[in-house]
Amino acid sequence: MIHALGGDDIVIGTTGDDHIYGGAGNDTLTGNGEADTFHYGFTNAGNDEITDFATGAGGDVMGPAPVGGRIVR
Ligand SMILES: [Ca+2]
Ligand SMILES: [Ca+2]
Repeated sequence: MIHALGGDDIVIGTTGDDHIYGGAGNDTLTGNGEADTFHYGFTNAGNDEITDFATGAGGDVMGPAPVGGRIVR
């Protein structure tokens, strides 16, 4: 699990399955392969960008929808 906490962060996951929490701030998140889960089940998620979100079977998973923020892909 990777939690970037507050502030504007650049997060790069491992080559395995990661659970990534951007935390508050405007984060740039990269899953870096495999089936990663991006979690947004909290308020004040900011405006995050996920650089390599993969849809479909074996792809990445979006956790609970952002509250008060938005996702840019
Ligand atoms: Ca953050
Ligand atoms: Ca990964």
